[in-house]
Amino acid sequence: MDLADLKDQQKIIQHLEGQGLQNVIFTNCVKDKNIKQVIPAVTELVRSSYRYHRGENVELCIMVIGVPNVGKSSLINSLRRQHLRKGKATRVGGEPGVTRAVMSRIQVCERPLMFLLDTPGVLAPRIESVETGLKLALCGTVRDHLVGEETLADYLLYTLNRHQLFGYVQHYGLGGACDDVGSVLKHVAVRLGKTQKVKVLTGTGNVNVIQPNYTAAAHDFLRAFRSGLLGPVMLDRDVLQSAPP
Ligand SMILES: Nc1nc2c(ncn2[C@@H]2O[C@H](COP(=O)(O)OP(=O)(O)OP(=O)(O)O)[C@@H](O)[C@H]2O)c(=O)[nH]1
Ligand SMILES: [Mg+2]
Repeated sequence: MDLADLKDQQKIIQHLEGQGLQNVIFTNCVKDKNIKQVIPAVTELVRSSYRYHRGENVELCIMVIGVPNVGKSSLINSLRRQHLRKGKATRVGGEPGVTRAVMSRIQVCERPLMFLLDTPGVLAPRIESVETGLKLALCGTVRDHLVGEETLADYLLYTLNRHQLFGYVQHYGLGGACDDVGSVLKHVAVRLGKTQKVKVLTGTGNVNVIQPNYTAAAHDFLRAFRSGLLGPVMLDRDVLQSAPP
């Protein structure tokens, strides 16, 4: 909830409900916000479902699933901090594929006695469109080099401009909004001192020239976006707008 632009929170909930997803809770697993709502809601769902009414079973064991890098392990750690005052039980990281296998169950609450199973993130084998793929990549669900950091930076700049989110202009001290990713990355590289010496072969001899390191600039641009430094963004705003009222 801290990285997403939640101006249209109600629309997001409606859209998810339309897809059969209910009981949505917006959380921040880094700052432990809204985390305490999770266990009561889950417990109530299990208790009210007659499928799980097996008298002898008093403990709950639930699997946490989702796309890579979405914060599954962070949620488990946050629940343990909040309910048991216990430290990290499962490794987190800013890249996809941090959790590699279904590990042993992790206790997150005493009353009710609840255990969670952390799982590796999985993506659908087929992504419906290139744009959906780019959005997922922007959220770090696949390794950046598979798409290319500059390609991702280009899509990020396009999205920010389309949504009129100009936090990047201020963050990098640009003169104004710009839709040319080359110019933006050049400015970022120069500002951050990310330049490199490149040998240019000319007819009269080799010359060393200093060039902006576009990849390093793209890397910083993506990192800034993912840590919220460019402001909250709702990548799926177009999906909400095209949805029927
Ligand atoms: N800002 C913010 N960052 C978060 C939040 N939850 C998780 N993160 C960050 O997102 C990154 C991924 O978190 P993980 O918990 O490792 O994600 P995961 O879903 O377990 O990832 P895999 O095991 O690779 O599938 C880490 O850098 C976390 O610090 C959140 O609520 N807010
Ligand atoms: Mg994980």
